[in-house]
Order: sequence, then C-alpha cells, then structure tokens
Amino acid sequence: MYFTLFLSLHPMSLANKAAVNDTAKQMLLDDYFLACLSREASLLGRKEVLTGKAKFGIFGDGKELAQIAMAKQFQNGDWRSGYYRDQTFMMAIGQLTVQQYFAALYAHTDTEKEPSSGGRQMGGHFSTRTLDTNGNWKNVMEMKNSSSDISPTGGQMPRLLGLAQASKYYKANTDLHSRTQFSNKGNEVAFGTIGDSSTSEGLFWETMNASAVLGVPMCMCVWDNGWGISVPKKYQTAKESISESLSGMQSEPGAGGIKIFKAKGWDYSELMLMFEKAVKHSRTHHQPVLIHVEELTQPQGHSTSGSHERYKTKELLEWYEEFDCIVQFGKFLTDKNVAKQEELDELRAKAKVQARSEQRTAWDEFRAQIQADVNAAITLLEAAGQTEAAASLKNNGEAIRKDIFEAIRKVLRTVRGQHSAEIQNIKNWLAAAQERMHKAYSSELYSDRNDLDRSVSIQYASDAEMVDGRVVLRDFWDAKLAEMPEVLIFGEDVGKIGGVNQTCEGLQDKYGELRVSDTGIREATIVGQAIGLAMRGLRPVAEIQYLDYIYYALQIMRDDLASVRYRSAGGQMAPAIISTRGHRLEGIWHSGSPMGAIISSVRGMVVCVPRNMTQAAGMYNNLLKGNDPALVVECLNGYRKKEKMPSNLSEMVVPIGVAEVVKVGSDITVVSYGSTLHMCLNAADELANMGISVEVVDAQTLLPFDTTGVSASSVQKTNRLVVVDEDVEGGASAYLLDQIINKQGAFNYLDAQPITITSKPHLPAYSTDGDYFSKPSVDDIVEAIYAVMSEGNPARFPRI
Ligand SMILES: Cc1ncc(C[n+]2csc(CCOP(=O)(O)OP(=O)(O)O)c2C)c(N)n1
Repeated sequence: MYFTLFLSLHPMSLANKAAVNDTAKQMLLDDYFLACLSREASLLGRKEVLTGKAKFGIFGDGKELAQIAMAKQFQNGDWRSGYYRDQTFMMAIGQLTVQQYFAALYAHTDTEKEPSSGGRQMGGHFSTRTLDTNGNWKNVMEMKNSSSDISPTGGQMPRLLGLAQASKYYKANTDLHSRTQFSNKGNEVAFGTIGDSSTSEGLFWETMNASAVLGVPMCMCVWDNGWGISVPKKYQTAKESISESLSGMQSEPGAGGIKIFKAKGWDYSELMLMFEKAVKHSRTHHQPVLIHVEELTQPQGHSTSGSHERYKTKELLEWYEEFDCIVQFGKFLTDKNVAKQEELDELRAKAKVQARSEQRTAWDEFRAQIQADVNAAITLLEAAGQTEAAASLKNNGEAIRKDIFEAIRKVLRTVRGQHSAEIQNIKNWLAAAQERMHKAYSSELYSDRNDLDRSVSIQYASDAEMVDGRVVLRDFWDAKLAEMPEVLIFGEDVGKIGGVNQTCEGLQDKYGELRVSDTGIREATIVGQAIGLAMRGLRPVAEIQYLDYIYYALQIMRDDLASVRYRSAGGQMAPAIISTRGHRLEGIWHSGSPMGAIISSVRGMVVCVPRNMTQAAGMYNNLLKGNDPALVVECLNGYRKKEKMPSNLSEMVVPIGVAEVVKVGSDITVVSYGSTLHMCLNAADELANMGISVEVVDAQTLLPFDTTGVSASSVQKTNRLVVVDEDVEGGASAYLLDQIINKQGAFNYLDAQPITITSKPHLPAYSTDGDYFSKPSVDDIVEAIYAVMSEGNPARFPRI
C-alpha cells in the first residue's frame, strides 16, 4: 500500500508514467545499496577499532533508512546540525564517502582526505567545508551544508535554532535578497538530529520552545532507539515518548507552535512520505516540526566501549534482528516485486566489497603519509649513527608520529653538546616536522588577524559633545544597522526598551523587530542563535544581559562557538559577537567577574574588556570586520559616565590585542582592564601625592592579550609590576601575570615581587559596603602599591 502510494506521489510518476517503474526501481535499489554500504562501513569500523587501528568508534547502524529519507528532502543551501549517528545521511547527500569515513576513524590530518575535521574530531563528527582554502566563504547555496558536530549530547541544539532563524531573517530582510551566496530568500530548512535520550537535556527543550516562539523552518529529527547507552527511555523521557511530551507545543502555523510527525524507523515508505510532508510543511510555513522516528535498532550497541548484551534483553536483541531496517526494507522490496532476494544479496555483497576496498584505500593513504616521515627519520638516524633508534622505528610496523618524535627527541637529548652535520640534519627535520604538526593539530584557533593594519584612530570634532557612554554605543549601533543589513541585535529587553542600559534606545522603532529584537530568558540559545546566524553569513550581536548570567551560555560558547574554526580545521567559521556587561553593580549575582573562568573556557574567541563605550564601539567595529567570534564585556558603571562623542563613530577601529599606556609613570607598572582600570587611575592620582609615579596600562583585550608587549616594556622601565582586577585570586589576574612575567619575559626586569590585587574568594556581597569589603577598592590598590614601594625603600616610604 505504501509503495503504491509512494510511487503515485513521487514527482517522477506524474512526469512519465511509462518510465516510472524503472526509474523508481533504480532509486529504491540505490537506496538499498546505500543502506548496505553504510551498514558494512559500520560493521567494518567496529572491527578496525577492536583490532587497534582506530581509537574509538560510534556508528550509525540501524538508522540508515530514516537518514536516507531525510536526505531526499535536503536541498542545496539547507543545513544540518546533528550528531554522531548520521553517516548514512552524509553519504546520501553526497558529502561523505566511505573512504572519508574511515579517514576520520583513523584521524587522518589531511583535510583533503578527512574534510570534516582533519582528524581533530573522533569519527562520526560530521561537517562540510563552507570556507575555501583562503578562509573565504564558498557559495553555500551550491552545497548541502552540515555544521560541524560536537560530542556533548544536545550541544547541537542551540546552533540549530540560529541556522533556522537565518532563513527567517533572509526571507524578511529584502536588503539581503541579492546575497544569493547564502540564501534564496530564506527558502532553506535547518535539519536537526538527536538521539532520544539526549532530548532529556535542557538545551533540547530550550531550543524547541524558542523555535516555536520564533517560528523558524527547523526540522528536528529524533532518532529513537529507546536507550541512552544503558539507560532506557523510562528514566529519560516523560511519558516515554518525546512526541507525547512535546504535544503541548503543537499548533497551527503562525500560532507559535510546532507540528509533530511520527514514523517507524524500519518502514521505508512511511519514512519517505512522512519526511516529504514534514519538510515541505516547515519549508513552506516556516514552522518548526518535530520528526519522531521510533522503533529504531542499534545492531552493534552504543559504541566500541562495551557490549550492549550486558543490559539489553535477549528478546530485544532478537527484535533488533527482525526489525533491522535493512531486513525490513529488503522484505518490502521483495514483497512489492521490486527485486528478488538474489538481487538484494548481490547488492549487499557488492556493498561489502566496496566498503572493504574504500577502507583499505583510506588506511593505505593514512599510513603512506606517516610512513614517509618514518622513512625520513630512519634515514637521518642511520646517517647519524643512531642505529638502535632507527631499528626500533623500522621494527615498529605501524609507527605513528609520536613514535618518531619520541625516538628523535630522545636521541637529541643523548647527543646533547655534540655537533655534526648529521645531527644538525636531524634537528632541521624535527623543526620542519614540528611546524607541520603544529599546522595539523594547533592551527585555525583564530583567523589570520591583522589588527594593527585594521586600526583607525578615534577622531573628535573641535566642539565634540560630552554624552553619556551609552549614547556613544547607541549611535554606533544606529550607524552599523544602517550600513550593514547583515547585522542584527537581540537579547533580553533589547528590543522594545532598547536594552536595560539603553544602548539600543529607539533602534527597534527605527529598524524594526526583525533587526533589533527581544528574546526569551534563555542565554544558551541566545548564543546558539548567534552561532547559527553567523555560520550562514550574517553578523549577529547577541546580548547576554549581565556577565553573571553568561554561565548559562558558557558551555555552548566553549563547546561550540569558540571551537568552530578549530574543530573543522578551518572549514567553518561563526563570527558572532556576544555582548554583555559586568562588574560593579551591587548584588551577588550582578557584580561578579569570572573572567578567569571565561578566558580559560573560550580560547578561539576574542575577549574584549573595554574601559569605556568609545573603546567598546571601536572594538565592535573591528570585530565586525574580522572573522573571529568574540565576547565583549562592557563596564556596567560606564553607561552614565560622560564621554566625548567621536566624529568617526562608524569608521574608527580599536585594534584587538593591543594594550595601551593610559597614564605614564616611572616607579611602578599597574596593568588592569575594564572597571578596575578607573580605580587604578584614581589610585595613581593619590599615589602621585605620596611621591609615587604609577604607569597604568589598560590591557583592553584578554584574548588575545597584549600582543605587542606593552606591559613588559613598561616593566622594563619601572621594574615593578602590579596586576589589578576584580576576579578571584588565581583567576584572570594570574593569567595576566603569567603572560607578562613569563611570556613577555618581564621577569628579567623585576626589582620587586610582582603582585596581584583581586577580589575576595566569595561572590561579591550586596550593597555598597558589600562591594567595598568584597572587591578591591581604591584604598586597597593605593596601599598595596605603596607597600611594594615601601618594601624597596622603607626610608623613603615608611610603613603605613
Ligand atoms: C553532555 C554529555 N553527557 C554525556 C555524554 C556521554 N554520552 C555519549 S552518547 C550518550 C547517550 C546518548 O543517547 P541518545 O541520545 O539516545 O543517542 P544514541 O547514542 O542512542 O543514538 C551519552 C550519555 C555526552 N557525550 N555528553
């Protein structure tokens, strides 16, 4: 019945009735073959891991048919944000070969061979390359796109929201209709995939709710096999069904809800019809849909880290065999007389041969690159008379780079102090190989930044007005929104009232709700929106209302945003700006400064801590020209401080990673940033009266930090160093101290112990007194700096 229905609904059947059977038959057999090929890859993959050729395997066996059905609806320009089971889908959209699949399993570092991550991620983490080899956008409308997967379960959800929202934005913003490289007027759908157990994560619920509120073309597919490793559905999902649980969100298009579809994972025609209907609905109405695929099997269990026989019953495993989707698909094809069993057996055998052949090629190519290094190392070691080390490499049939490096470095330690051309050759080879390994494993954390070239100084008219800091930012965003249709700003209270500090005052009235908007209280998906939007060529500015609430989004900033470029080995980027404000309000949850936790978590992002709103605007300008994601922490107490209005708001660019001497002095260097910088300046004034000349350096950005060594140069002059911030001891101040003393080499210049001035180890207590006794005060800074001077010269600076 389904087959007839499927054929009659298929567009080809309408076009050419006579040819339909042959064409449809071929498509069905192609689908069968692909399912078999993918399955054979899974079976072989497990063997490769268990025989030690790869570290870990997690495979898509059991999910083949549902993914083939999803792929049929996936058009050029569409996006996927999914998880590790989706190999069949990736193969079906033509973005993954079995050879590439194995190259990833072996962790081949060549992106030509392993385009998802250049061997940086474990197998099963898929990604397409949306950037060319120069780091520029490709035409993503000519491709089928998959955003780069991450391992934390549910972590793909927030980004999915942004990928879907981009379609809504491209559709409604007619200024962008000419940008055909990124969108066809918003006709693209974002497809999500997730395992049923991972729907227990808060990120799933936050995303589903937000997608319904926003009304975006998002197709959320849940691959339901009833288990999360060993934990069954009854411990995971209310009513043991995600579609039942979510049924309260169902509604008609435009009514702020989702539409729910269900199908069985072993039923080819049901899957085909359901996917066609669901995706068409989402694409046409821009309504999110939930596609709940039930009754999926997991023939080989969760992963290579253990066997599922430990926790699944014999009956269930028998059911897996009977309802294996390939078995059921085969039955369907023979029942409907599409193919004979022998024909199907032949296809399965052919798939097995092809999988094996591609796996061998992947392995041979993976080994060939390493073997070239092994051979080079053996030759050099032998030439230097290091026969033992050479022999050990020779005898190791499957030496990896670690073995080569270990052997060579050990030899170089042994021959230390000896000089010969042969030893020098080894050293030269090692240096070149180290550079290659750096490129393979440590490149693409940031784009190639060119901040110094990008700098444009801030200018003022002779009669420049003094305005509240927030007005500088408001006028800046006004200019940017007018200039750049790809910029959109959103966050809690950002739209109607223009932000809690009025930095977007009046901008929604001027630019509309599409571009300046309020969001729900859901920090993780606010950041997720920014990630997805930025991956699709837009320039989102996502606001997190206060720095203290960034913890809700810190996981997604760390696991997703900060690592996009790195984990795709330069194949993708998401230059999103996360804007927040912090420090110095009063209240335990409104004045924290967890900068150390943040900068430790988000390497791969730029972190700016502007001392005032003019500097902030110059930094935003820089970030909007660049390709890196960033966090900007505006000073909460700076919005009402008066600043001179620049005359080149829209052009001025503050360089990133360049510290600035904001007060020249000769006795002691104080490095600080953000709110405490002003306290340091006040302290410096008082210390000047006490006979101490303080040089104050504004770090301006923490990631990257002071790339031109302004801090160490200052210490070279003053020979004393104090770092001040309001993070806890051992937090960001310890990072700054390490950078200045060790990385910039200021330890060479010190005459006194360098110190940090930080907050107390608890959250900052409420009220002005709470602040005074929790955080560094001007008194603390004056006295600490004085104590350093007194230590060196007690006669001149007697103890207080
Ligand atoms: C945040 C997080 N917690 C735990 C894990 C470990 N883990 C990996 S897969 C998995 C089970 C996921 O089950 P499900 O979502 O149903 O997907 P399935 O593997 O069954 O397809 C767990 C607990 C993880 N990767 N991330």
